[in-house]
This record gives sequence, structure tokens and C-alpha cells, in this order.
Amino acid sequence: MKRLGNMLAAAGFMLAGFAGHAAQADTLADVKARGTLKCGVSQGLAGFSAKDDKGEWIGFDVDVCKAIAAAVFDDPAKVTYVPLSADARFPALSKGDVDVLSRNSTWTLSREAGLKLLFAAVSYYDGQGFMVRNARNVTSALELSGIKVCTQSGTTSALNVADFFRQNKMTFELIELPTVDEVVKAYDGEKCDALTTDVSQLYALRLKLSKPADHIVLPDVISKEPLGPVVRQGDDAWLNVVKWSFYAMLNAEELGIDATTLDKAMKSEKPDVKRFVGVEGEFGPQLGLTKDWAVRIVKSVGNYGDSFERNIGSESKLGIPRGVNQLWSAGGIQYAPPMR
Ligand SMILES: N[C@@H](CCC(=O)N[C@@H](CS)C(=O)NCC(=O)O)C(=O)O
Repeated sequence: MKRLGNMLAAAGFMLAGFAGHAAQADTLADVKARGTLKCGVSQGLAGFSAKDDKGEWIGFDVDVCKAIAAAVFDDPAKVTYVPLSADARFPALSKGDVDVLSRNSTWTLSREAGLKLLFAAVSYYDGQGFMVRNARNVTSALELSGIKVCTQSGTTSALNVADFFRQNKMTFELIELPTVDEVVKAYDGEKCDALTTDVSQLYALRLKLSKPADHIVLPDVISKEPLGPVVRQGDDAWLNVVKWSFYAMLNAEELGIDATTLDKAMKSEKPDVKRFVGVEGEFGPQLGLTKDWAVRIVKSVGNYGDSFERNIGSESKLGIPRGVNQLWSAGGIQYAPPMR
């Protein structure tokens, strides 16, 4: 009897073990086996994620996808881009249609605790603003009472704008549209008086208007929008790969490492640099990657500052100032934990 009991217990233990194993997600192994990273991006937002003239995806959010692919495969081209609207993005991630979402998504409590997702880092500290026609002759969002305002559905923008008008006892009509193209078309076609979203996106969307110079972005910032890459809960190892791939870009900037100084960095005597390039320590292997994982990232996309300037900063059509997204050591709030 006792023996039977023991056997049953052992069988139960084995079953629990198998069930536990089956339920345990291993996205890194899945990505390696598939040979390509499935990255959720926006449907076309200049500077952040959009196709260039050759049909290649480029942008600041796209660089995060490329950095992860570089770390895993030593090839930033091994990414399958999945363009997603605001409404579609989180269900797509939850269902497993993408391995990571890198699409101007704001880190909020309900998206983590409610949707069972996790934000890996803040790649861009943003805030919500308004774009209006110059002809309106206003200098502050507080002068916008009575307007029709367009925004995309499924965003924090729609929620914040309601708070802002209510709090300031102003009336407004909210027009929520499902795609970014519809939002731009409605605003350009004067179906609404203002367009509201994260300020960075206002700069990107202004480029899509028939006469960009006829519109201004008001100085008011009505919310906090920390944007960053997102993964599903339940796969800590994958969260670490995404998080540290992004932090490698930030740490590279802090260490003064870019694609042109990599050779020098490989020979550096500085302990921080030795750890970064993988000459010292087992940091890559601890992530399930190779020792030179961070070198692969810098070789492919450069450091954080390079990606910022190339895509959305001074070297781009958007010309967004670095502002709070400067490194902490240069007066900003971008701060990566140390690689050690
Ligand atoms: N950061 C906000 C807003 C994000 C958002 O989706 N903004 C629109 C601006 S119109 C956008 O980028 N759309 C691009 C797309 O749907 O492809 C959020 O996470 O809810």
C-alpha cells in the first residue's frame, strides 16, 4: 500500500514537472529556433518605425528590434516586423504574435498588472501635447475650450485629454479613430481643431500634413509618457535579454563606445569597457547570449545617442532635441544599471 502511494506520488510529481515545464515560456529559445525575431512596431511613424524608400524598416523603435536581433543572431536583419495599431498591439503581444513590442507604448500600471505584460525599460521619456493650426492664434492648451480634438483609439492620449479638459473645466469633443492615417487625414481635412498624442509623435505626424509649416505644437505637456519595449509576463530570461539589449545601447553611450571606436574598445584597459566588450566576465552567457553580445549591438545600431540623433534628433527630419533623454551624466534622466 505504502509502495503504491509512493509510486502515485512519484507519478504526480513527474506530471507536475512536465506540466510546469510545458507552461514555462522560453522565448529566447523560440526566437533562436525560428531564426528571426518577431517585433511589433507602429504602422508608420517617421523616425520611430517606418519603411524607407527601399522598403526597409528604420527608426528609433526599430533600432531596439535590431539591437535584440544583433545580440541573439549577430544579424540585425533577422527581424520580422509586425506593424500594429494602438488597439491591436497588446492583444498581439499577449497572443504571442510578436516576441516583443517596440512601438511608442507608454508604461502604465494597468498595462502591467491588468494586461499581464512587463515594460523592459524606458527608451524615450515623453509627454502628451497638442498640435493646432497657426491660424487659430493660440499659444496655450488652456485656450482650447470648445474644440474638437482627434486622437487614436486604444491610447493613453484619449484618457489623458479627457482628464485635462475636465480638470480645467473646459469643454471638448473627442474624435477617436482607429488608425494613425485616419487621425492625420481627419486633422488635415479640418474635421478636428487639434490633434493630441505624445509630443514626439506630433513632430512625426506634422511631417505627414499637406502643409506642415501651417501647424504648431503647443508648449503644454499634460502627462508623463514613459515609452519603451514590452514583453509578456512569465518569461524573466527573455525580459532580461530585451532589457539589457536596450541598456547596452545606453551604457555604450556612457562609456563613449560607438561603431567607430569598437576596435579601440576591444583593446581598452578600462574595467567597465572590458566587461562591456566581453573580454572580462560572463555577462553575455548569463543572458543566454555570446560574450560579445553588446559589441554586436553597437556594431549594428550604434549607441543610444547615435540612434537618437540619426532617427529623431539633430540628424533627422524631426529634429527633436535630446532634452530629458540626455544621459544622467549630461543632465538628463536616461540612466542604465551597470553591466557587472
Ligand atoms: N504612447 C501612447 C500613444 C501611442 C500611440 O499609439 N500613438 C499614436 C499616435 S497617433 C501612434 O503612434 N500610432 C501609430 C500607429 O498606430 O501605427 C500609448 O501608449 O497609448
